This record gives sequence, C-alpha cells and structure tokens, in this order.
Amino acid sequence: MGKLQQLMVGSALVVFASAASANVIIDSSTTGLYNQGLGDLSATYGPGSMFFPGPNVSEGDPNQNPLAEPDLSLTGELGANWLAGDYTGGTWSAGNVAIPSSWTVNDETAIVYEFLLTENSNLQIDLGVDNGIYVWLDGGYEFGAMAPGGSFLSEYSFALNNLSAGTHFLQILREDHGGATGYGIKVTATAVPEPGTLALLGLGLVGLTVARKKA
Ligand SMILES: [Ca+2]
Ligand SMILES: [Ca+2]
Ligand SMILES: [Ca+2]
Repeated sequence: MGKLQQLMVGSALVVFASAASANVIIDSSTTGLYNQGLGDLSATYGPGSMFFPGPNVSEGDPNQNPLAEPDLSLTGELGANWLAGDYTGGTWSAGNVAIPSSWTVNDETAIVYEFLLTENSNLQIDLGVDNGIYVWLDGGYEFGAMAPGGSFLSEYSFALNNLSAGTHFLQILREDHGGATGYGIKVTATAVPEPGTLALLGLGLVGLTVARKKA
C-alpha cells in the first residue's frame, strides 16, 4: 500500500469513528421546564377518555402502545402554546429545575428538555413511566404509550433520526391513574456522518481496494 493510500484509509476511519460516537444528552438528572399544576386531566377529558383514564383504575388499567396524540386544548395550565415554546398563562416553572421521578398520584405533569446538537444527529430514546407518557419533538407528536403500574428505563425505546444541528425541544406529558408514579429517561445522540465524511470514507475504501488489488 502506498503512503498516500495509507493516509487516506487512516484518516477516513478516524473521522468515521468520531462521527459514530454516541453521547448521552438527557438522563434522569437533566433539568428542564416542569409543570406540576395540571391536576388530574381525567376530570377535564373524562369520563371514558382513552388518554386520561379515571383514578384508581375506575375505568380499567389499560395497556396501550401506541397511543395517538391527546387533545390538550382544554388545559390552560399548559400555557398559551407550550408545544411551540409559549408558556404564558400556564403553571410552568420559572426556569429549568430538577425533574422528579415521582409526582402526585392520579395527576399529570409536563416536562420540556431543551438541548443543543452540534452536528446532524440520530437520537435513541429509552424511557419508563408509571403509568402513561406522550412525547413531542419540536412540537411534532412522536410517541405515546400507557401500561399498568411499574417503570423501568428500557420499558419504551424508539429512535428519532436525522435531526439538524441546533437547538431542539423534547416535550413530555406524564400520565397517572392510581397506585404509584415513576419515571426514567435516557436520550443518546449519535452524529450522522456529513456528506463530506461519507465521501472521505468512500475515498478511503477505494484506496483500500486499490491497495488490495495491487498486493
Ligand atoms: Ca390522571
Ligand atoms: Ca410502565
Ligand atoms: Ca400509577
């Protein structure tokens, strides 16, 4: 293998390894905007709401995955338009606070995590909740599920791919309908190789192929 070919193979692999490294950007110690003033939304949207069942399993203890986006239009405590970043008129914390892993039984609570991506990235989201959870990214609905009691970190896992570099918002509504409450989250970001990186990697592979043919 010529020196130039060796250099190309070496540099391409280094760049790729760097781009593929995964970073935990949100976990259970990450602070965020917190809203614990929603009360029990089954009182507003029930009885018989599939999104907010009545307390103490009076309307069953459903296991639903996936769950569609809930209607939250009657809940002024969420502010003017929380999914668009407008918290006026709501019961949000004044700034970022620690997010408790448990809250008042039967109540709903809401969280907004703001995070910055320095490169285009794919996100892997692992979370657990007792009982239900609804997740938006930058105001777009992404995930919802509900189960009987218990919460563990790998309970729900899903990917959000090809986010652009810059500031983003992960918006979460936690649901409960009795027993206990619980919550855990881990979000991992992996940079998506830039077209330039891919070209460099391709060049490296071409160099490797040429080197092999010559050997
Ligand atoms: Ca509730
Ligand atoms: Ca659960
Ligand atoms: Ca519960």
